[in-house]
Amino acid sequence: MHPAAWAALGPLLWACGLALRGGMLYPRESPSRERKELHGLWSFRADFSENRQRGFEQRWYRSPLRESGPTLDMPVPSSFNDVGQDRQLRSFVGWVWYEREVTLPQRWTQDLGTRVVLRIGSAHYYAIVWVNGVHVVEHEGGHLPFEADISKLVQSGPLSSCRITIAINNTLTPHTLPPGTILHRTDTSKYPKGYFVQNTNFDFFNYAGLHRPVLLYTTPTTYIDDITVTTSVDQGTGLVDYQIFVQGSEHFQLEVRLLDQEGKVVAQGTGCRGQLQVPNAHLWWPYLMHEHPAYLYSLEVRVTTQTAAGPVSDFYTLPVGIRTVEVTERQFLINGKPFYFHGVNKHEDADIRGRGFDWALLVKDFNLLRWLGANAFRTSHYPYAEEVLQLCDRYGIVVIDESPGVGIVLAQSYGNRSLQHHLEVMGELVRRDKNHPAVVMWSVANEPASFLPPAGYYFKTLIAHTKALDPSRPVTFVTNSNYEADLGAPYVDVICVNSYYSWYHDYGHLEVIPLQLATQFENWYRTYQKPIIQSEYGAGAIPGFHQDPPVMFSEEYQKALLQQYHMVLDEKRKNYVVGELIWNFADFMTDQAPQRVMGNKKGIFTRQRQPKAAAFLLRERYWQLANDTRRPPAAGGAQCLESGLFHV
Ligand code: BDP
Repeated sequence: MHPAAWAALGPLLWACGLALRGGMLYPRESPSRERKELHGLWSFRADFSENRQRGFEQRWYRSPLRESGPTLDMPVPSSFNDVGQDRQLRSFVGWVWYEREVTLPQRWTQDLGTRVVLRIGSAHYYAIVWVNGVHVVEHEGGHLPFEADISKLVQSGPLSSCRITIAINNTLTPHTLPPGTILHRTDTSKYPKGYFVQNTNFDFFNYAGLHRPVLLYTTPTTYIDDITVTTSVDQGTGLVDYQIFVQGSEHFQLEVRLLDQEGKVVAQGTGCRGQLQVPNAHLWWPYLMHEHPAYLYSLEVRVTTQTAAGPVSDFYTLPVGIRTVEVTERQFLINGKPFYFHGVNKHEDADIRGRGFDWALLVKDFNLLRWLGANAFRTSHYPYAEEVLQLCDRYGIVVIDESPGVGIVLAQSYGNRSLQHHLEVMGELVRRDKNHPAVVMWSVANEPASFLPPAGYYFKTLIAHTKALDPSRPVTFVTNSNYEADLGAPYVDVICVNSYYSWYHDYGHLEVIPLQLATQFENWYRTYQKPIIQSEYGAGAIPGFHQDPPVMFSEEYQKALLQQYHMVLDEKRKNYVVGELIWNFADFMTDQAPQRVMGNKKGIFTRQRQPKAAAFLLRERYWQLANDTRRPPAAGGAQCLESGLFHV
């Protein structure tokens, strides 16, 4: 890589070693834990200096940002790209600086028995954090949370406030996830001196900034650091295996209780690991598969230590869904019953806020998913906010949880350095999402160049590592029907394949889809004998464009293309096809390119979440599929399933 590209990255330190330190429990309030959200307006400055290093040279973290130059107001959470009127900021590559002064409750700064933690839900892509000018943590990767224990800093002086500075660099290199390259334009007859652009091999805008909640939370100094729960079922008895990690002391008592939705204790135990047994357990069922989907128990954990001032306890409550997942040669089973994925691929993407987390958008999206009769989605092409997965748990929307391994196409991105980082990201992803019943499968990558020779070793290692991290879930990666050799497919449990017949080739010739799609399925199944998910298919439609007979980009063409796919899917789902996920739930922003009209228009909803004609077609289909593939009523119950619970 050109040395100046490294200059754009600045003092980027590469994480090494695969052992993750500590847990990453979602910060929940409890009798022993408080939260302080830092959303709202932060001070902001992009470092437009030629080498992007001025902020480090002038140590902008040492004093309030306003003292080192002009600042902008920047909302958090949000991407910084689309909130302003500045074209250069929209496409900025390099370091941006965020800062926020926080007033802390007195107890947090004076009670030495309180631990104060700063948690950043997501900072895309590389982040360095200072508190009161002191470096506290760095993190690589834009889609997973990271934390710093800042107790000592905020408890060391008379101050009741602290200043948080976060420098974030959005540069992508062949070794980041997703990868990218910096292209230096050196022809001075065409470009100014030092001109460079970020190049990527994925089809979405590289939004950047503080995308998810930033918050402070407290725990006692002896605290519940991590919980791992796995579940199984033995003849109607739910088995909940738990393992709890405590930090801060070696002498403590640990009690756990499992409560049902009425608040009744159904099982209890003591000690760091054990098994809770729940006779006649309510299982966690996907949406539309059961009359009471998404049943959640609460695992209450309490750890108590003796201190000079008496006993001190830390409490944490984890939602627990009891369910099983298995894969056979032809089926995907949830609670021992065949499950058919009828759902969508999404993006975290919306007007103005870019990839920024937004509750209103989240609730709207879940209302649309339920209206559509979707029972699943894939977190294409990176891990989504934890709040999204919490709603999936509560509504029974099944998730294929994908890493940011998208656009891995350069040979350089298959070296050891990239692999080490990818292994580490899978570690962070599993650590964060392992307890969500909605998550039924890990996806390590989307459309990697899996035909390149090093891809075999890369995916073998990556998939084995992911299975070792979590033996309870199957693993996949998403391939493309155009790839003739797939060196990763032998290692996955489920084949996920994307295809764009009559869109990226055979333009307008919808009639070739049945043959080409059937051939795709037959070839993949013959080669691997594994269940297959049509993990992407779709067509672009510009809302309001109508043409009949259909032509590309009209709403009619999008509908007609889907119908051709559905005919084949209906045939093959009798056999080994276990799911279909439309590309895409909603229109989304991409880089500018002649084949993109203000972004990718393959959404069945617009970017503003209004339905195109295809949404109604898919709605009919999904509700019908729900009826066709639902669980047969259990003996002695579920009568309402028979009486047509599911209707559009
Ligand atoms: C697929 C990619 C997806 C793209 C889609 C498209 O997985 O990210 O957005 O193509 O071109 O191959 O619309």
